[in-house]
Parts: sequence; C-alpha cells; structure tokens
Amino acid sequence: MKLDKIDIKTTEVLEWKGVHLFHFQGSACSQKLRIFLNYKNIDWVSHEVNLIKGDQFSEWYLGINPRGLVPTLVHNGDVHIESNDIMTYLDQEFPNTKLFPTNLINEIKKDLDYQDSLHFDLRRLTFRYIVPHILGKKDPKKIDFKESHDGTIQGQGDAYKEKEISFWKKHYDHGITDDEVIESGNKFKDIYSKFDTILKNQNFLKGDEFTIVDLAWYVSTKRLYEAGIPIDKYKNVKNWFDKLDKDSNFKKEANPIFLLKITKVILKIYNKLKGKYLTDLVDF
Ligand SMILES: N[C@@H](CCC(=O)N[C@@H](CS)C(=O)NCC(=O)O)C(=O)O
Repeated sequence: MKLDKIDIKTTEVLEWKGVHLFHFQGSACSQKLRIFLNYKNIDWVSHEVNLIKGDQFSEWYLGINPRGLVPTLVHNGDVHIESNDIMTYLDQEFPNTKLFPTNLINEIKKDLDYQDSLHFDLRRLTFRYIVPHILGKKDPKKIDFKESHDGTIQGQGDAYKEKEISFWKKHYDHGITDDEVIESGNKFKDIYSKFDTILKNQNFLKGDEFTIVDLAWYVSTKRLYEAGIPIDKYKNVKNWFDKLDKDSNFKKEANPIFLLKITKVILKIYNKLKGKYLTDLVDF
C-alpha cells in the first residue's frame, strides 16, 4: 500500500533515492522482504527498527509508518507499507526472476491476503512459545503514544491500528491464553493438512514452480516449527520445507535472534512441565 504525500510526516524520505527497507531481524514480515530482495538481487539499503527497544514508536518512524509496524519500503521517495503489498509492487518494478507469475496473479493475491489474515495467529504462538511475556510485553505509555498519534493511511484514519493496540493491551494484561493458543493452533492444523495433500503431487504450493506463496509460507512455517507445530507429521510439507531451508539465503534471513533461541527452550520446558505445550493443547 503506497502512502499519500499527506500521510508522510517524516518528509526527509521524500528525497531518498534507491530501495530502502526498514526492518527488524526477528520479524517474520521483515524476513519475507529480505529473502525476496536477495532472491531478486535487488540492491537495498538497510535501516534497522529495533522492535525490542521500541524504535517503532518514535515520532520519526510513525511519520513513515502510521501503524508503527515493520517492514516499510522507501523507493525513490515513495513510501510503501504492508509486506505483501510491498513485494507485489517490487515484483512489477523489478521484473527479473518473477515471483508473481502473471497467469496466477489473482489467485496469488488471494493466497497472500489469507496468509496475512493469519498474522495475529502467528503472533499469538510466537508470544506464547518463543518470546516470554516479560520480554514481549509493550510499555503501556508507548502504546498510548501510538494510539494518540494521529497518522493517516491514504488520507484516512486507520482501523488496523486499533486491532494492533487491542492485541498489545490484552497481551500486557494476561499474555496469550490457552483458548487463544487452541484457536490459532487449530487454524494452522487445518492449513498444514491441506498443504500436505497439495504437496503430494507437486513440488511447490502453486505448482512445480517456486512462487511468492512458497516464500511467504516458508517464513511462517519456520516460525511455527520453532513455536512447536509438529511439521514432521506432515511428510510432504516437511520435504518442501527442508528443500527451502537448505538454501542458506533463506535460512540466514529467517533465523531467530540468539536470545530467542534460548528463551524458546526455557518456555518449552516450562510449558511441557505444566502440560500446556502446543501439542498438549492442540491435537495435531
Ligand atoms: N500485515 C503487516 C504486519 C506487520 C507486522 O505486524 N509487523 C510486526 C513484526 S512481524 C511489527 O512490526 N510489530 C510491531 C511491534 O512488535 O510493536 C505486514 O505484513 O507488513
């Protein structure tokens, strides 16, 4: 989604040339973008937005992404938000090694919208099984600042921001509940069962060619595997995943930050002892 000039309060970026990506190492949506840019051999300038330190709440950053989310793209002075929209835009601008095949474009857009609609489910499992509450909860003062910040998207107020704020307020109060884990876990259970059937007869999710849908689901699958979804149970999904995960260009961008490798093990032991591990709550 391209922002209108009126939405952009950090106006210095209007002068920037080239491809600039605002991203964070551990963010799944940023990982998608980095793999995409590297895969397509696009030269890009990296700007880290440290989500743990709270860079996403600064006046400067909210001035180019009123939702306070990563990633954000600045391309020759234009500002684009929403990872899937950014990749759709860049695939047209840089048509080498196309990841959005023209004959599948509508189907692919629907698949990406669906994948994006599951972002809060992915986030629930991440913040229950990988990022401990103490590290993941957001400072209420910063959330209030984001809430009161009157940024617009294409000249309009933004309903998505409310969804974000409500997630983080609930998370601050009670973390991620068992019911939320069960609801989100079951969605992924159905998805991986379907994918397993699809991948029985073809190499990739949209046929025998690798597309953006594989890239997007590779990143989500990597995260969900870390969170405890037993991907090994879905043999065809596991083969598809392993093939992609062997590629160091994919792996290096999707690797979790070191601290989270440790917290994941601690949370695994803690939840296992309580009988609340993902596979205890959802019957995969
Ligand atoms: N639909 C958005 C979702 C972006 C999103 O939620 N990004 C997360 C990181 S994966 C974020 O910036 N979170 C902000 C925070 O943790 O405060 C997209 O695809 O770009």
